[in-house]
Amino acid sequence: MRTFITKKTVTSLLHHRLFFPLILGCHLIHPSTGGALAFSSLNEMPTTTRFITNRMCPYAQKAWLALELDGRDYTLEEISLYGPNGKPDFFWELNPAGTVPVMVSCNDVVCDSEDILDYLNVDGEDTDGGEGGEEGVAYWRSLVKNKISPVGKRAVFASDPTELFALLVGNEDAGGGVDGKIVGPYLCGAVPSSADCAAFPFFWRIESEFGFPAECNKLKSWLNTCLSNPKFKKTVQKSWWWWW
Ligand SMILES: N[C@@H](CCC(=O)N[C@@H](CS)C(=O)NCC(=O)O)C(=O)O
Repeated sequence: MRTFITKKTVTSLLHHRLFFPLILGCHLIHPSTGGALAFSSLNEMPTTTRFITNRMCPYAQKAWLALELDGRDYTLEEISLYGPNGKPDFFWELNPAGTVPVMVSCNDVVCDSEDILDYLNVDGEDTDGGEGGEEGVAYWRSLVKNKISPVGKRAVFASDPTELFALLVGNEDAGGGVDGKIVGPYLCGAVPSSADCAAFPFFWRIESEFGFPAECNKLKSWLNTCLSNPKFKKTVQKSWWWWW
């Protein structure tokens, strides 16, 4: 039997993770990281994570980055979304909504990029305090979903990044200040987190289209940090889609 994992399920499971390791089908969740336990007995388990994707999709890129950071073995299966033959039957069975990314881990089918980020839970304890840590991760993930995504879309449709650039520069009181929120070298500190996974596909596309405003030194330096990390670099494609 397959278990469909929703954001609510993952949140409530992680809520209890401090008290005991959870057994989900054949999948043990690490008590502190949420990732697979590193016991030698578990290393002998078959590696069953499947990642069904299309490399041009920014949401799939988010999830791909999290899989790379997680470090588990996985198989990547690329499907055509809009070709003449449509999507394969196995894909419709996994995700009736018909969207990528989809991750299958043992009996768990996770069908949304945000849910995959929550499921993999790549945020370690190394994210710094201040703007980093859990609060920082939540800030960036919400910012990308609720602000960068719609404002960026408007900028591309209007061929005018004025509103978008105002969000990136200046200070928060003036409705901007995104650049100033970066802890560095990654968004929330010394190591990459799910914030970087969520933000990279979007900011990379914005930079490719418009460049960053001259004042955004932190954003520029963060993007270069990501691009010099092979796990991020391998997800960058010559041809790509926007997020709508
Ligand atoms: N909320 C979903 C959105 C995923 C999404 O829109 N993916 C697009 C490709 S970028 C897709 O699969 N489109 C196929 C379709 O809608 O038929 C997520 O975050 O995973």
